[in-house]
Amino acid sequence: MPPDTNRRRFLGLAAAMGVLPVAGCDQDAVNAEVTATLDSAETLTRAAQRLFISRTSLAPEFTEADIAPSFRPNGSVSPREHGYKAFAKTKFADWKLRVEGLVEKPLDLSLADLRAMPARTQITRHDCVEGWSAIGKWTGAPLAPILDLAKPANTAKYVVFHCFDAPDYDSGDDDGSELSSDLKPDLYYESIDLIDARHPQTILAYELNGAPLPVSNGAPLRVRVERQLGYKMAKYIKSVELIADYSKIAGGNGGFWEDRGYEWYAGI
Ligand SMILES: Nc1nc2c(c(=O)[nH]1)N[C@H]1C(S)=C(S)[C@@H](COP(=O)(O)O)O[C@H]1N2
Ligand SMILES: [Mo]
Repeated sequence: MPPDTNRRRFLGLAAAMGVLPVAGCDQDAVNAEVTATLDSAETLTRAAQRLFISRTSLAPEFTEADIAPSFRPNGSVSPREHGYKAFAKTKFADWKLRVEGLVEKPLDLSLADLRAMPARTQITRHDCVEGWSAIGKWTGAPLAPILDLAKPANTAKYVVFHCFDAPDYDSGDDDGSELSSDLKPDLYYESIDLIDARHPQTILAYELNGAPLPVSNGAPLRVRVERQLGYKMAKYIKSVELIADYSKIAGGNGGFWEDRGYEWYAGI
């Protein structure tokens, strides 16, 4: 690059921003430089906008007639860990969702608190990497207003869902039955970024097909992240943690299946 090119580019930008008089410069060269700079800025903006639009666009929603007669449960179907069974016995009356981490106001929300918040119902298709799909009707509390209540710090980049269960993934029909088994049984967890966390279809679901979420599908609360594959949709949520990076959680890849080789961003 000729030595004066950077200076010219700076002058061009500065002139475009109206902070420098252009008198004394080679007017045509400055104009060309300004045009080129603005063009490339626009190209960048457009690319960023396209990316943003595709990250925020809605997943298809279906009608009541499309709902599968029974929604196949997969992975863990009956957690035994951390007093889950005791919570289940009282229909989760004593369970509370903890919202913590990089937040100004940690929260403890009961099922009644969550049901009292604005609700969203959506009929969507769930796609599992194992090659099956099912359409179900989910009702729950959108995650965005819950985050607003907790007030995430500026440093928060991801939302982690910590679950009750340690999937018995080596047994028979569970996900990844042929994957390596030398990892110790970890608790299920998943993470999404704040764009997905604030997506309008990202809800903490407490109902499936108009009835309380069955234990096999993740009672009392499971997340729906409709633009991604099934393994992102953590069931049996114990807590939600706001974090800056996930490299220090479990295997460091942002999720139970990610630690076993799956993609962190499982877009459909
Ligand atoms: N806590 C927890 N969440 C989980 C799993 C699991 O084993 N434990 N399995 C995942 C996978 S691979 C899929 S396909 C869906 C299955 O949801 P379902 O049981 O409602 O069909 O939950 C996901 N979330
Ligand atoms: Mo799955």
